[in-house]
Amino acid sequence: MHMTLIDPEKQPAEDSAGIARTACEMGTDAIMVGGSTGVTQGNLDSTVDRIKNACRLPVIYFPSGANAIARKCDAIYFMSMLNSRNVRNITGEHWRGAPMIRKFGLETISMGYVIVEPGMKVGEVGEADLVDRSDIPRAVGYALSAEMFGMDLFYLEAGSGAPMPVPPEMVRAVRASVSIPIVVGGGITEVSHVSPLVSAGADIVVTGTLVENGGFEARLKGIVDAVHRG
Ligand code: 1GP
Repeated sequence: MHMTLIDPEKQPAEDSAGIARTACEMGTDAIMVGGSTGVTQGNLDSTVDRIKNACRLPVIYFPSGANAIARKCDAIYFMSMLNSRNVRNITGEHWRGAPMIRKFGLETISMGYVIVEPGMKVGEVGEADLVDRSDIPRAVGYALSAEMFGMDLFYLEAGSGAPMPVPPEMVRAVRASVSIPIVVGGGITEVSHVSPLVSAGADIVVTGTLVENGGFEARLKGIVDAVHRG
């Protein structure tokens, strides 16, 4: 699957809706909404509202904390940054947010989230103890931990805007070790990035930065088609 990440802080809600509509036309499978900084209940709610009116794809909230919960999304990633140095990102925002999530009746998708170098903004604000690009055993250990914790998904994140995606050989080793679906994101901007990641075993490919400037249609279509070809 291909998912398009839309950051509510990066553009007005109406523009986010336009991006979602176009991404839907280009064949993306779901919309993720979230960002590392600047997400407020206000910009989140208006963005999700507009996106839901603009396209029929599932919209999943990709949270950065309990300060804002997108109650109108179809689901929320209940995600733990397994390699954060700050317990707030592992379980702290969670005990704060869980009662609200339950009250809203939101579907949760549990996810182990691991930041691989360079990590970019999310690595910084998440106080991640970054996984070296060459430290495959550590990535595998986190993936096994996620599976043993009973998590639904495992996400290898290079950071939004990373100069290159996570190494395909890391994805391959994780694939060989766990059976839960693997999500990869961060730095995927070219069709040529996709096939090595998908053939290594990535189940879900996320792109975000790509759609932040106009004129992304052809490139996004190329990436979505490459994901679907496998
Ligand atoms: C960030 O993995 C996503 O969480 C998307 O990264 O913005 O680099 O596509 P990009």
